[in-house]
Amino acid sequence: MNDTEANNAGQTPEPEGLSRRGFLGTGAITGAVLAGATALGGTVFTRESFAAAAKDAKSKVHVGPGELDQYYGFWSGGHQGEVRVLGVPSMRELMRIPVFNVDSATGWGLTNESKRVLGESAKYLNGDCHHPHLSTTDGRYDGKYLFINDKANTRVARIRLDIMKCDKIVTVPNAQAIHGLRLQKVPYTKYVFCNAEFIIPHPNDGHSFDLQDKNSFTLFNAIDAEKMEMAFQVIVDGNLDNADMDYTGKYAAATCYNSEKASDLGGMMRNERDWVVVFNIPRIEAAIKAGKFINLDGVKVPVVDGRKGDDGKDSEFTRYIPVPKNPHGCNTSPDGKYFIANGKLSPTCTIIAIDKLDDLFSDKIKDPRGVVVGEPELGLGPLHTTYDGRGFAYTTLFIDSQVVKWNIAEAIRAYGGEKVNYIKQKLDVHYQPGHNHASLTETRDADGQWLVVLSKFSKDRFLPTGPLHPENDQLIDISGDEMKLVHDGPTFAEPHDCVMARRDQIQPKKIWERDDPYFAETVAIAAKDGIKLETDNKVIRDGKKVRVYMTSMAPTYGLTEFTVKHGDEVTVTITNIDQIEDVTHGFVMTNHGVSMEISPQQTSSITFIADKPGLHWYYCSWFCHALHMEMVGRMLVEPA
Ligand code: K7E
Ligand code: CUA
Ligand code: CA
Repeated sequence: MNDTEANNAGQTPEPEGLSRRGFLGTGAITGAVLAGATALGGTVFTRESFAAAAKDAKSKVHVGPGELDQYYGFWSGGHQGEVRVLGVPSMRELMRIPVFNVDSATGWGLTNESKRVLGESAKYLNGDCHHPHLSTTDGRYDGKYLFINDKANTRVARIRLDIMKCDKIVTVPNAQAIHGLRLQKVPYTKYVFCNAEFIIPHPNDGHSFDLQDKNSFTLFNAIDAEKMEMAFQVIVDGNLDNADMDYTGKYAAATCYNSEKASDLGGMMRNERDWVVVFNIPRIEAAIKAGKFINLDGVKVPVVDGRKGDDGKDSEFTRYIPVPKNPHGCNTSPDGKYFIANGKLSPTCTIIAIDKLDDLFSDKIKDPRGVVVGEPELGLGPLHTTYDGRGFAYTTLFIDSQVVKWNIAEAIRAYGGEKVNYIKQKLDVHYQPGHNHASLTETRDADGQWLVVLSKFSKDRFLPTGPLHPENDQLIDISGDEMKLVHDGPTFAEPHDCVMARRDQIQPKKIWERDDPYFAETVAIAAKDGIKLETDNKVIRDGKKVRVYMTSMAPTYGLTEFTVKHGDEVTVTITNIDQIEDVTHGFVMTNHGVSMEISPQQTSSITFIADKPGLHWYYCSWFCHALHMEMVGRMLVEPA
């Protein structure tokens, strides 16, 4: 009997005295979460004792005036909807990239350029992003794109890293709630893989509400990363949570916590084991190429069925590997050897050997548990695992409020029956950690320098800000043998995950190129009006539509006055002809809900109704010049 089987049998193994508790029941998790970390035994630390212990941390994270951070960090903004760019190790916020939210400063969600990106989904003003991931070539960051999910409105967005703007958004059809998202690593990011979390009836037209029905399921999705169009979908058993991809380009894996297809909490915790589902990408591609696919609910996306047959036989596309219990995170080790699934309701992680998957798919290995090579017991509530590239794994323990550092090779030997203490250190974090992320951990370049732990609760760590508390993203130095906490980073709701890249791996532009596709459609519209955007300042009337073209150069607009009629639909297109880095202008039409950014050499446009006769001032909102206050103009609206 191994540890997990012992656990499942209700016995609590205590290897090396490190195990705190055994298997976790329903009551235990609910109670433990409510009670918080410090009530769970062990030493009770105070905020003050941590402050004293970390007093020499300052020198590690201090990035002095004029110095630059070593790493770019990209943080998801959670249900706030944006992506945030941080410098690591200073943890200073460098920039925000609006994506699924509406942003007053840049005009995201207001400008025509952003509305084109948002497309149909512009009607949604909210989003919930969890998983930011950077594109790779041969398993290394290539600095091209960042992709991120929207759980709230079932979308995936792409950010161009050269301009740090979102340039594409796809709504995944036939699905509800895109959660786990990972990218193909090798040979390059051809696909964005993303999990639709919730099981729904198909078609979801009210004909049935029965989740146990054969036509109730969810989908694993592949998006063409370059075109940002759906590539294919795979029907699965159970639901889908998190995902990752291997370093051969062949296998993707995803966790499922609701193998029960239940609709309620008790039901979702019924099975002692759920599973990791592994997808054979070449087989799926081959089937689609051969025309062996269906279309679902009238949508023109190829769909293959990855469910087990009624006879219990596996499909050619998938294998279901049982793992305990309601697993959450799914993380590939940077040496490409393992998928590690995090047990959540089990104190274990399950190590799946990727090099055994060929044999599993060829049915040489018959029992899918035959690809499991380790199942270390780590502590309560393992959610996510990250890696330092030196053979150690770092797993967040939500309920224990700890990060545990453990040795993968030793955990595998322990599973084989050897007496070996694979746990190296447990570090208290504050409090209840979700994701953690080590620098470059999702690439071959995992460098084991920094670990960010995204804690869901901050409680007493910061000056109080009312009942709503910030989250606490803690920075931990993992360059030595011991993890050392060096920084507390308050964040607004709620970064689920982050990624870090070396600063030389990201090469953003400092001013726009005039032929950037981001505003190409606006340029094309101007060309039809015979306008040369860099020089012309003109008003074009087209029935009730009025297009106003102007330049901006600190501290003036090309037009300081234009006249329209009451009720006209007005489009203002501004081209910032400043060539100087950092001289961004804005355009705000007072009392019209109109605001946008125009950075050097950028063209931006915004459309609104001139719904009030009279004189209306517009002004520059970005402080650009000593005479910035004077950078104004007037829209004169004549009665119709
Ligand atoms: Cu919050 Cu990756 Cu959406 Cu875990 S997920 S914590
Ligand atoms: Cu232009 Cu302020
Ligand atoms: Ca379950």
